[in-house]
Amino acid sequence: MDGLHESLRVTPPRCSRGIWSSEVVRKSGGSAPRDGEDVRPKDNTSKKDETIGAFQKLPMVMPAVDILASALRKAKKVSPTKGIVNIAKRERNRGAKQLDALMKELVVPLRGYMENFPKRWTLHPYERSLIELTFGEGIYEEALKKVDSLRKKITRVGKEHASLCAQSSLKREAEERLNEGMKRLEEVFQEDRNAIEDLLHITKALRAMPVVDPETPTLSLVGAPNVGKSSLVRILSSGKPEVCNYPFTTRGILMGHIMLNYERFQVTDTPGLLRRHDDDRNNLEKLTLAVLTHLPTAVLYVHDLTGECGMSPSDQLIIYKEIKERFKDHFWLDVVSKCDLLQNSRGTYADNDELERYKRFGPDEALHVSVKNQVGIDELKVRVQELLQLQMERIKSQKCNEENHLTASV
Ligand SMILES: Nc1nc2c(ncn2[C@@H]2O[C@H](COP(=O)(O)OP(=O)(O)O)[C@@H](O)[C@H]2O)c(=O)[nH]1
Ligand SMILES: [Mg+2]
Repeated sequence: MDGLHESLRVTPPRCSRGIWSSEVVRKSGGSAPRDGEDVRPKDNTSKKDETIGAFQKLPMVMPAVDILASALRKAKKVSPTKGIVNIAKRERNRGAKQLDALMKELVVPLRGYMENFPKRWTLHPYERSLIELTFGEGIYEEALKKVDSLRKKITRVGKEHASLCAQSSLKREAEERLNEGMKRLEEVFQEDRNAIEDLLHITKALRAMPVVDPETPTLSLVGAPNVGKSSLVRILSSGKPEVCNYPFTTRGILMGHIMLNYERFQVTDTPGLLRRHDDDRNNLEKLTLAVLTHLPTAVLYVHDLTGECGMSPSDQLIIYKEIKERFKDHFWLDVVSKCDLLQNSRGTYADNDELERYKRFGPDEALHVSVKNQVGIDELKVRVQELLQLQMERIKSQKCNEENHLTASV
Protein backbone atom coordinates (compact mmCIF):
# COMPACT_ATOMS: atom_id res chain seq x y z
CA MET A 1 0.00 0.00 0.00
CA ASP A 2 1.52 3.34 -0.93
CA GLY A 3 1.65 6.45 1.22
CA LEU A 4 -1.47 7.93 -0.29
CA HIS A 5 -3.56 4.89 0.37
CA GLU A 6 -2.25 4.56 3.89
CA SER A 7 -3.08 8.18 4.60
CA LEU A 8 -6.57 7.69 3.37
CA ARG A 9 -7.46 4.76 5.56
CA VAL A 10 -9.02 6.97 8.16
CA THR A 11 -11.57 5.96 10.73
CA PRO A 12 -14.80 7.77 9.97
CA PRO A 13 -15.81 10.05 12.81
CA ARG A 14 -18.60 8.81 15.03
CA CYS A 15 -20.47 12.06 15.02
CA SER A 16 -21.07 14.17 12.03
CA ARG A 17 -22.37 17.29 13.66
CA GLY A 18 -20.80 19.73 15.98
CA ILE A 19 -19.40 23.14 15.72
CA TRP A 20 -16.15 23.57 14.30
CA SER A 21 -13.43 21.89 12.34
CA SER A 22 -9.61 22.50 12.15
CA GLU A 23 -6.16 23.18 10.45
CA VAL A 24 -2.45 22.66 10.75
CA VAL A 25 -0.97 25.90 11.80
CA ARG A 26 1.64 26.85 9.29
CA LYS A 27 4.03 29.67 9.11
CA SER A 28 3.08 32.20 6.52
CA GLY A 29 4.85 31.98 3.23
CA GLY A 30 4.06 28.33 2.67
CA SER A 31 5.75 26.04 0.22
CA ALA A 32 6.14 26.38 -3.50
CA PRO A 33 3.24 24.92 -5.48
CA ARG A 34 3.79 21.39 -6.62
CA ASP A 35 3.64 20.39 -10.24
CA GLY A 36 0.08 20.43 -11.45
CA GLU A 37 -1.25 21.99 -8.28
CA ASP A 38 -3.86 24.68 -8.71
CA VAL A 39 -2.28 27.99 -8.06
CA ARG A 40 -4.38 30.80 -6.71
CA PRO A 41 -4.71 33.54 -9.31
CA LYS A 42 -2.61 36.55 -8.35
CA ASP A 43 -5.39 39.06 -8.85
CA ASN A 44 -7.98 36.95 -7.09
CA THR A 45 -10.06 39.14 -4.84
CA SER A 46 -12.75 36.57 -4.15
CA LYS A 47 -14.05 36.31 -0.57
CA LYS A 48 -14.70 32.59 -1.04
CA ASP A 49 -12.11 31.53 1.50
CA GLU A 50 -13.84 33.57 4.20
CA THR A 51 -16.69 31.09 4.52
CA ILE A 52 -16.82 27.67 6.08
CA GLY A 53 -19.01 24.80 4.92
CA ALA A 54 -17.34 23.45 1.79
CA PHE A 55 -17.17 19.91 3.18
CA GLN A 56 -20.91 19.62 3.43
CA LYS A 57 -21.25 20.64 -0.23
CA LEU A 58 -18.78 18.13 -1.64
CA PRO A 59 -20.16 16.12 -4.55
CA MET A 60 -21.20 12.55 -3.88
CA VAL A 61 -18.55 10.24 -5.30
CA MET A 62 -19.86 7.03 -6.84
CA PRO A 63 -17.85 3.88 -6.11
CA ALA A 64 -15.69 2.97 -9.13
CA VAL A 65 -17.49 -0.36 -9.57
CA ASP A 66 -20.83 1.44 -9.89
CA ILE A 67 -19.50 3.99 -12.37
CA LEU A 68 -18.18 1.17 -14.54
CA ALA A 69 -21.30 -0.99 -14.32
CA SER A 70 -23.57 1.92 -15.17
CA ALA A 71 -21.34 3.08 -18.04
CA LEU A 72 -21.18 -0.40 -19.56
CA ARG A 73 -24.93 -0.85 -19.27
CA LYS A 74 -25.67 2.46 -20.96
CA ALA A 75 -23.05 2.01 -23.68
CA LYS A 76 -24.35 -1.42 -24.64
CA LYS A 77 -27.81 0.01 -25.19
CA VAL A 78 -26.59 2.47 -27.83
CA SER A 79 -27.90 1.50 -31.28
CA PRO A 80 -26.48 2.42 -34.68
CA THR A 81 -27.73 5.49 -36.51
CA LYS A 82 -30.99 4.72 -38.25
CA GLY A 83 -31.07 4.22 -41.98
CA ILE A 84 -27.66 2.59 -42.52
CA VAL A 85 -28.35 -0.31 -44.83
CA ASN A 86 -24.86 -1.67 -45.32
CA ILE A 87 -24.18 -4.24 -42.59
CA ALA A 88 -20.48 -3.46 -42.20
CA LYS A 89 -21.16 0.25 -42.11
CA ARG A 90 -23.91 -0.24 -39.57
CA GLU A 91 -21.70 -2.37 -37.36
CA ARG A 92 -18.80 0.04 -37.37
CA ASN A 93 -21.20 2.89 -36.68
CA ARG A 94 -22.64 0.99 -33.72
CA GLY A 95 -19.16 0.06 -32.44
CA ALA A 96 -17.81 3.61 -32.65
CA LYS A 97 -20.92 4.99 -30.98
CA GLN A 98 -20.83 2.46 -28.15
CA LEU A 99 -17.14 3.06 -27.49
CA ASP A 100 -17.72 6.78 -27.53
CA ALA A 101 -20.65 6.35 -25.14
CA LEU A 102 -18.62 4.18 -22.77
CA MET A 103 -15.80 6.70 -22.78
CA LYS A 104 -18.19 9.57 -22.05
CA GLU A 105 -20.09 7.72 -19.35
CA LEU A 106 -16.81 6.99 -17.57
CA VAL A 107 -15.44 10.47 -18.00
CA VAL A 108 -18.48 12.59 -17.13
CA PRO A 109 -18.56 11.79 -13.39
CA LEU A 110 -14.80 12.25 -13.16
CA ARG A 111 -15.03 15.64 -14.85
CA GLY A 112 -17.81 16.54 -12.43
CA TYR A 113 -15.52 15.75 -9.48
CA MET A 114 -12.74 17.86 -10.96
CA GLU A 115 -15.11 20.78 -11.38
CA ASN A 116 -16.93 20.49 -8.09
CA PHE A 117 -14.27 19.54 -5.58
CA PRO A 118 -13.02 22.85 -4.20
CA LYS A 119 -9.49 23.93 -4.95
CA ARG A 120 -7.51 24.20 -1.75
CA TRP A 121 -7.07 27.96 -2.03
CA THR A 122 -10.82 28.50 -2.11
CA LEU A 123 -11.27 26.84 1.27
CA HIS A 124 -11.41 28.56 4.61
CA PRO A 125 -7.98 28.22 6.27
CA TYR A 126 -9.58 26.20 9.05
CA GLU A 127 -10.88 23.68 6.53
CA ARG A 128 -7.50 23.59 4.82
CA SER A 129 -6.02 22.67 8.18
CA LEU A 130 -8.56 19.91 8.70
CA ILE A 131 -7.67 18.43 5.33
CA GLU A 132 -3.99 18.43 6.18
CA LEU A 133 -4.53 17.03 9.66
CA THR A 134 -6.74 14.27 8.33
CA PHE A 135 -4.84 13.11 5.26
CA GLY A 136 -1.43 14.75 5.42
CA GLU A 137 -0.03 17.55 3.34
CA GLY A 138 -0.78 17.46 -0.38
CA ILE A 139 -2.81 14.24 -0.30
CA TYR A 140 -6.09 15.92 -1.20
CA GLU A 141 -4.60 17.59 -4.26
CA GLU A 142 -2.82 14.37 -5.21
CA ALA A 143 -6.07 12.40 -5.12
CA LEU A 144 -7.77 14.92 -7.40
CA LYS A 145 -4.80 14.92 -9.74
CA LYS A 146 -5.00 11.13 -10.06
CA VAL A 147 -8.68 11.29 -10.88
CA ASP A 148 -7.92 13.85 -13.56
CA SER A 149 -5.16 11.65 -15.02
CA LEU A 150 -7.61 8.77 -15.18
CA ARG A 151 -10.13 11.00 -16.92
CA LYS A 152 -7.54 12.01 -19.53
CA LYS A 153 -6.41 8.43 -20.07
CA ILE A 154 -9.95 7.16 -20.56
CA THR A 155 -10.66 9.96 -23.03
CA ARG A 156 -7.53 9.17 -25.05
CA VAL A 157 -8.02 5.40 -25.09
CA GLY A 158 -11.75 5.75 -25.82
CA LYS A 159 -11.14 8.04 -28.77
CA GLU A 160 -8.41 5.79 -30.19
CA HIS A 161 -10.60 2.71 -30.11
CA ALA A 162 -13.74 4.44 -31.40
CA SER A 163 -11.71 5.73 -34.34
CA LEU A 164 -10.21 2.28 -35.01
CA CYS A 165 -13.65 0.75 -34.97
CA ALA A 166 -14.97 3.42 -37.32
CA GLN A 167 -12.29 2.44 -39.82
CA SER A 168 -13.22 -1.26 -39.98
CA SER A 169 -14.15 -2.49 -43.39
CA LEU A 170 -15.88 -5.75 -42.41
CA LYS A 171 -18.70 -6.45 -39.98
CA ARG A 172 -16.62 -8.97 -38.02
CA GLU A 173 -13.69 -6.60 -37.84
CA ALA A 174 -15.96 -3.89 -36.43
CA GLU A 175 -17.34 -6.33 -33.86
CA GLU A 176 -13.86 -7.39 -32.81
CA ARG A 177 -12.67 -3.80 -32.52
CA LEU A 178 -15.70 -2.93 -30.46
CA ASN A 179 -15.00 -5.82 -28.07
CA GLU A 180 -11.32 -4.94 -27.85
CA GLY A 181 -12.11 -1.30 -27.20
CA MET A 182 -14.62 -2.15 -24.49
CA LYS A 183 -12.13 -4.48 -22.86
CA ARG A 184 -9.31 -1.97 -23.02
CA LEU A 185 -11.41 0.85 -21.58
CA GLU A 186 -12.53 -1.42 -18.76
CA GLU A 187 -8.91 -2.43 -18.09
CA VAL A 188 -7.68 1.15 -18.01
CA PHE A 189 -10.49 2.11 -15.65
CA GLN A 190 -9.88 -0.88 -13.37
CA GLU A 191 -6.12 -0.27 -13.26
CA ASP A 192 -6.59 3.18 -11.75
CA ARG A 193 -9.87 2.78 -9.95
CA ASN A 194 -8.04 3.45 -6.68
CA ALA A 195 -8.00 7.10 -7.64
CA ILE A 196 -11.79 7.13 -7.36
CA GLU A 197 -11.85 5.03 -4.22
CA ASP A 198 -9.40 7.44 -2.60
CA LEU A 199 -11.57 10.39 -3.50
CA LEU A 200 -14.55 8.56 -2.07
CA HIS A 201 -12.69 8.04 1.24
CA ILE A 202 -11.72 11.69 1.32
CA THR A 203 -15.29 12.79 0.73
CA LYS A 204 -16.69 10.51 3.40
CA ALA A 205 -14.18 11.71 5.98
CA LEU A 206 -14.67 15.39 5.16
CA ARG A 207 -18.44 15.22 5.02
CA ALA A 208 -18.50 13.60 8.45
CA MET A 209 -16.29 16.27 9.97
CA PRO A 210 -17.84 18.28 12.78
CA VAL A 211 -19.45 21.35 11.28
CA VAL A 212 -18.18 24.74 12.24
CA ASP A 213 -20.35 27.76 12.49
CA PRO A 214 -18.01 30.70 12.91
CA GLU A 215 -20.92 33.07 13.31
CA THR A 216 -22.12 31.47 16.53
CA PRO A 217 -20.09 32.93 19.39
CA THR A 218 -17.98 30.15 20.83
CA LEU A 219 -16.06 29.66 24.02
CA SER A 220 -13.13 27.27 23.71
CA LEU A 221 -11.61 25.74 26.81
CA VAL A 222 -7.87 25.53 26.44
CA GLY A 223 -5.13 24.16 28.71
CA ALA A 224 -2.96 21.15 29.40
CA PRO A 225 -4.51 17.65 29.38
CA ASN A 226 -6.58 16.62 32.41
CA VAL A 227 -6.84 20.08 33.90
CA GLY A 228 -10.65 19.84 33.95
CA LYS A 229 -11.70 21.31 30.59
CA SER A 230 -14.33 18.71 29.74
CA SER A 231 -15.75 18.83 33.26
CA LEU A 232 -16.20 22.58 32.87
CA VAL A 233 -17.79 22.22 29.43
CA ARG A 234 -20.35 19.88 31.01
CA ILE A 235 -21.12 22.28 33.81
CA LEU A 236 -21.37 25.31 31.51
CA SER A 237 -23.53 23.64 28.86
CA SER A 238 -27.28 24.15 28.89
CA GLY A 239 -27.87 20.55 27.83
CA LYS A 240 -25.74 17.45 27.55
CA PRO A 241 -22.75 18.24 25.34
CA GLU A 242 -22.31 16.31 22.14
CA VAL A 243 -19.16 14.28 21.48
CA CYS A 244 -17.56 15.30 18.18
CA ASN A 245 -15.01 13.12 16.53
CA TYR A 246 -12.36 14.04 14.04
CA PRO A 247 -11.04 11.39 11.68
CA PHE A 248 -7.50 11.85 12.92
CA THR A 249 -8.26 11.09 16.55
CA THR A 250 -10.22 8.55 18.49
CA ARG A 251 -10.70 11.03 21.33
CA GLY A 252 -13.92 12.96 21.11
CA ILE A 253 -14.24 16.64 21.67
CA LEU A 254 -17.12 17.88 23.77
CA MET A 255 -19.36 20.43 22.24
CA GLY A 256 -22.12 22.03 24.24
CA HIS A 257 -24.46 24.97 23.96
CA ILE A 258 -25.32 27.85 26.20
CA MET A 259 -28.70 29.56 25.77
CA LEU A 260 -28.78 33.18 26.85
CA ASN A 261 -31.68 35.54 26.22
CA TYR A 262 -32.82 33.36 23.33
CA GLU A 263 -29.34 33.49 21.80
CA ARG A 264 -27.42 30.31 21.25
CA PHE A 265 -23.72 30.09 22.06
CA GLN A 266 -21.26 27.26 21.81
CA VAL A 267 -18.90 25.91 24.43
CA THR A 268 -16.30 23.34 23.62
CA ASP A 269 -13.17 21.76 24.98
CA THR A 270 -10.05 21.44 22.88
CA PRO A 271 -7.34 18.78 22.96
CA GLY A 272 -4.78 19.46 25.71
CA LEU A 273 -1.59 21.30 24.89
CA LEU A 274 1.79 19.96 25.97
CA ARG A 275 5.01 21.83 26.48
CA ARG A 276 6.81 21.36 23.20
CA HIS A 277 7.72 23.00 19.96
CA ASP A 278 5.01 23.38 17.31
CA ASP A 279 6.86 21.05 14.94
CA ASP A 280 6.59 18.24 17.50
CA ARG A 281 2.91 18.70 18.22
CA ASN A 282 0.51 15.91 17.40
CA ASN A 283 -2.63 16.41 15.36
CA LEU A 284 -4.72 16.92 18.46
CA GLU A 285 -2.61 19.82 19.61
CA LYS A 286 -2.53 21.18 16.09
CA LEU A 287 -6.30 21.10 16.10
CA THR A 288 -6.33 23.30 19.20
CA LEU A 289 -3.95 25.76 17.57
CA ALA A 290 -5.99 25.73 14.37
CA VAL A 291 -9.13 26.58 16.31
CA LEU A 292 -7.40 29.48 18.00
CA THR A 293 -5.76 30.64 14.80
CA HIS A 294 -8.70 30.51 12.44
CA LEU A 295 -11.92 30.63 14.39
CA PRO A 296 -13.28 33.67 16.15
CA THR A 297 -13.50 32.00 19.54
CA ALA A 298 -13.29 33.35 23.06
CA VAL A 299 -10.85 31.50 25.31
CA LEU A 300 -11.36 30.06 28.75
CA TYR A 301 -7.88 29.00 29.76
CA VAL A 302 -7.83 26.33 32.45
CA HIS A 303 -4.93 26.02 34.92
CA ASP A 304 -4.53 23.08 37.29
CA LEU A 305 -2.17 23.93 40.12
CA THR A 306 -2.89 20.78 42.14
CA GLY A 307 -0.35 18.54 40.43
CA GLU A 308 -3.27 16.19 39.61
CA CYS A 309 -3.20 16.65 35.86
CA GLY A 310 0.31 15.34 35.44
CA MET A 311 1.89 18.58 34.28
CA SER A 312 3.77 20.81 36.67
CA PRO A 313 2.55 24.38 37.19
CA SER A 314 5.87 25.67 35.88
CA ASP A 315 5.36 23.86 32.56
CA GLN A 316 1.77 25.06 32.45
CA LEU A 317 2.96 28.62 32.98
CA ILE A 318 5.39 28.35 30.08
CA ILE A 319 2.74 27.07 27.67
CA TYR A 320 0.22 29.57 28.95
CA LYS A 321 2.49 32.53 28.37
CA GLU A 322 3.26 31.37 24.87
CA ILE A 323 -0.39 30.81 23.95
CA LYS A 324 -1.55 34.03 25.58
CA GLU A 325 1.04 36.02 23.67
CA ARG A 326 0.15 34.31 20.42
CA PHE A 327 -3.58 34.70 20.72
CA LYS A 328 -3.81 37.91 22.68
CA ASP A 329 -6.57 39.30 20.44
CA HIS A 330 -9.10 36.74 21.69
CA PHE A 331 -11.50 37.54 24.49
CA TRP A 332 -9.98 35.70 27.39
CA LEU A 333 -10.74 34.37 30.85
CA ASP A 334 -8.35 32.47 33.14
CA VAL A 335 -9.62 29.83 35.50
CA VAL A 336 -7.79 27.86 38.16
CA SER A 337 -9.57 24.50 38.38
CA LYS A 338 -9.97 21.89 41.12
CA CYS A 339 -9.69 24.48 43.87
CA ASP A 340 -11.28 21.98 46.27
CA LEU A 341 -7.84 20.33 46.22
CA LEU A 342 -5.90 23.55 46.77
CA GLN A 343 -5.10 25.01 50.15
CA ASN A 344 -5.21 28.73 50.80
CA SER A 345 -5.11 29.48 47.14
CA ARG A 346 -7.16 32.57 47.78
CA GLY A 347 -4.74 33.76 50.48
CA THR A 348 -3.18 37.18 50.55
CA TYR A 349 0.30 35.84 50.07
CA ALA A 350 2.19 38.07 47.73
CA ASP A 351 5.34 37.17 46.01
CA ASN A 352 7.36 39.01 43.47
CA ASP A 353 8.49 35.81 41.86
CA GLU A 354 6.17 35.16 38.91
CA LEU A 355 6.33 31.38 39.14
CA GLU A 356 5.73 31.32 42.88
CA ARG A 357 2.76 33.61 42.44
CA TYR A 358 1.42 31.48 39.60
CA LYS A 359 1.78 28.28 41.64
CA ARG A 360 -0.46 29.74 44.32
CA PHE A 361 -2.93 31.90 42.47
CA GLY A 362 -2.60 31.21 38.77
CA PRO A 363 -2.47 34.21 36.44
CA ASP A 364 -3.55 37.59 37.82
CA GLU A 365 -7.33 37.89 37.92
CA ALA A 366 -7.85 34.15 37.47
CA LEU A 367 -11.11 32.80 38.81
CA HIS A 368 -10.76 29.84 41.19
CA VAL A 369 -13.38 27.17 40.64
CA SER A 370 -14.23 23.62 41.58
CA VAL A 371 -16.60 21.40 39.69
CA LYS A 372 -16.55 19.05 42.64
CA ASN A 373 -17.92 21.42 45.28
CA GLN A 374 -19.31 24.09 42.94
CA VAL A 375 -17.03 26.81 44.27
CA GLY A 376 -16.84 29.76 41.89
CA ILE A 377 -19.17 28.18 39.33
CA ASP A 378 -21.91 30.84 39.56
CA GLU A 379 -19.39 33.60 39.09
CA LEU A 380 -17.79 31.65 36.25
CA LYS A 381 -21.14 31.44 34.46
CA VAL A 382 -21.63 35.20 34.76
CA ARG A 383 -18.13 35.89 33.45
CA VAL A 384 -18.61 33.43 30.58
CA GLN A 385 -21.86 35.15 29.63
CA GLU A 386 -20.11 38.51 29.53
CA LEU A 387 -17.35 37.06 27.39
CA LEU A 388 -19.80 35.53 24.94
CA GLN A 389 -21.79 38.75 24.68
CA LEU A 390 -18.59 40.59 23.80
CA GLN A 391 -17.76 37.88 21.30
CA MET A 392 -21.20 38.21 19.74
CA GLU A 393 -20.83 41.97 19.38
CA ARG A 394 -17.45 41.51 17.76
CA ILE A 395 -18.80 38.98 15.27
CA LYS A 396 -21.73 41.25 14.42
CA SER A 397 -19.58 44.30 13.90
CA GLN A 398 -17.11 42.34 11.77
CA LYS A 399 -19.98 41.07 9.64
CA CYS A 400 -21.30 44.59 9.31
CA ASN A 401 -17.87 45.86 8.24
CA GLU A 402 -17.60 43.09 5.65
CA GLU A 403 -21.01 43.93 4.23
CA ASN A 404 -20.14 47.62 4.05
CA HIS A 405 -16.88 46.73 2.37
CA LEU A 406 -18.70 44.58 -0.18
CA THR A 407 -21.31 47.27 -0.87
CA ALA A 408 -18.57 49.83 -1.33
CA SER A 409 -16.70 47.65 -3.80
CA VAL A 410 -19.75 46.91 -5.98
N1 LIG B 1 -11.20 17.28 42.67
C1 LIG B 1 -11.57 17.73 41.49
N2 LIG B 1 -11.37 16.99 40.39
C2 LIG B 1 -11.76 17.50 39.19
C3 LIG B 1 -12.37 18.76 39.08
N3 LIG B 1 -12.61 19.00 37.76
C4 LIG B 1 -12.19 17.90 37.10
N4 LIG B 1 -11.66 17.00 37.96
C5 LIG B 1 -11.10 15.69 37.61
O1 LIG B 1 -9.95 15.87 36.82
C6 LIG B 1 -9.82 14.85 35.85
C7 LIG B 1 -9.66 15.46 34.47
O2 LIG B 1 -10.84 16.18 34.15
P1 LIG B 1 -11.29 16.45 32.65
O3 LIG B 1 -12.45 17.35 32.73
O4 LIG B 1 -11.45 15.18 31.91
O5 LIG B 1 -10.01 17.21 32.10
P2 LIG B 1 -9.60 17.59 30.59
O6 LIG B 1 -8.67 16.54 30.11
O7 LIG B 1 -8.90 18.91 30.72
O8 LIG B 1 -10.85 17.67 29.80
C8 LIG B 1 -11.08 14.01 35.99
O9 LIG B 1 -10.77 12.86 36.74
C9 LIG B 1 -12.04 14.90 36.74
O10 LIG B 1 -12.97 14.16 37.51
C10 LIG B 1 -12.60 19.52 40.28
O11 LIG B 1 -13.11 20.63 40.28
N5 LIG B 1 -12.16 18.95 41.44
MG1 LIG C 1 -11.26 16.53 28.00
